[in-house]
Amino acid sequence: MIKLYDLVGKDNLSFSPYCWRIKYLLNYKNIPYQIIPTTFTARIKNNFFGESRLPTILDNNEKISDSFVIAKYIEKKYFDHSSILISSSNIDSITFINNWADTFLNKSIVQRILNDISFHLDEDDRDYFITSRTNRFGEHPRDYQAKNLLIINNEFLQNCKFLNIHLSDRTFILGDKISYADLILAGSFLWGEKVSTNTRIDDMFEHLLKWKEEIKNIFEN
Ligand SMILES: N[C@@H](CCC(=O)N[C@@H](CS)C(=O)NCC(=O)O)C(=O)O
Repeated sequence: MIKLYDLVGKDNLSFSPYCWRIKYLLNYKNIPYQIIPTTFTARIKNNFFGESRLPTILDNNEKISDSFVIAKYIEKKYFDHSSILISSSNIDSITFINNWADTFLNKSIVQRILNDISFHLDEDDRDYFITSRTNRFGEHPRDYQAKNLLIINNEFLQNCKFLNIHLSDRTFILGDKISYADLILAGSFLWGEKVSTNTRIDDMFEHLLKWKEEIKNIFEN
């Protein structure tokens, strides 16, 4: 069975956007898997990971990391006509969405939740997180988040606006069929929701909210 190393915080809270993309994908395809909850510091201490981040999967001794690489591997290895999420006809669009989400959407989310993440981590992980993110963002997560929350027309709002326009005449990101592009974005929004209230989608973005409801129904039924 596939082993999925999933980033967790306190009380096994699973919040990583990249790990959620893979859990959504495996669930959609009804592929059984075992979750191995992994904290930030457990990943660093375990030589198995090396440079690999989370999610990492182990499938018959094959170790694979990076969510998009994992998604393409699973689509190919566990191909099933009834649950295609990545195909030769949509791979370029999905690659574009993956790059857009990682560059713009996730940045606009992290601006609003960076410090909130730290409250969901055990002590060791919190120390590691605060230090590593202070280095990465050039200031303490508390200051970084507080500064960004003051911006009225912030990047998160602009990204919601963009997605709302895009979804005004289609059900899913790439048209009338669900694809891995939807799982990428759903993973990002879930990341925010798991740790904070600062990435709630405003009621004015009705098409985006309708899309989110559609995704929720697919995965909760
Ligand atoms: N491009 C990678 C990004 C993976 C990534 O950055 N994962 C984070 C967790 S959300 C991680 O493992 N961070 C480890 C750390 O910060 O030490 C993907 O799509 O999987």
